[in-house]
Amino acid sequence: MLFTSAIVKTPCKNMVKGITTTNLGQPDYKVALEQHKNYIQALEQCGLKVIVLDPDENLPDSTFIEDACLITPGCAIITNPGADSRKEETISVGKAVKKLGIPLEEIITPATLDAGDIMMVQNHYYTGLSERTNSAGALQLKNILKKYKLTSSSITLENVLHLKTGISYLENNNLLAFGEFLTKPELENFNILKVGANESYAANSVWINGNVLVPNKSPETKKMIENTGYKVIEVDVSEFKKLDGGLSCLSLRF
Ligand code: CIR
Repeated sequence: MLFTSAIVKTPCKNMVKGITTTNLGQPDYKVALEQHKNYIQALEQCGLKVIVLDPDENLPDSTFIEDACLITPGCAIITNPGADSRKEETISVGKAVKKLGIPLEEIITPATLDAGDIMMVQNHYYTGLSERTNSAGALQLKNILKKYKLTSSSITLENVLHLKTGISYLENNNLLAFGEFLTKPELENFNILKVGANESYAANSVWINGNVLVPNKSPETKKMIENTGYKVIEVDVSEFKKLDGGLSCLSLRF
């Protein structure tokens, strides 16, 4: 399947107060804005029309728009983010998606779900059970997907924030993976492209229409992806990495 569009949300100044478990220091807002612009350009280079939502100072993590919504071929599912400070991020995303005329569904409390925990493989959606996504969230998602003839299954996470922190589907059965995901029985039928521990951040790369967006400074991963037959576009998102955000978190692609 090919993507035609993306939605991104400009980072707000308060992003420096975003949730983090890293010890990489505070993001530099100006640099982050510049990196975000370059990220948009990379999406455009892949042929996507990019919708840019305004920043929201009340929601420090809202630039990580991927967590607030899952757009499938049949509907858009507004999530219920697991972190309290992120719950309201769904409002502006919901409005933007509604404007596009896509049928809306939603995940409702006590279910929680961050869409960074969802990985699409054709008509099947893998759900990471994490500190943000609970089993009620996985079940609500499964029932919604069923209505649109889509399926899902769960994978329990051990060490990473979101499922897609550790794996990325690159189409053609190729799965980029590191750490705990190298040995999960649920993933054994994929052709696993192993990301080394020193480049683990690059396990969150993004396939878009035959291109793969890869974080810069990941030479081994870049080479491996190129050797598998993809065109690699390197993107510098160092300021978002400081908040545990990867490349995929910065956009909704559909
Ligand atoms: C958070 O902890 O929620 C944000 N600072 C980072 C979210 C990254 N999103 C993602 O991996 N899908």
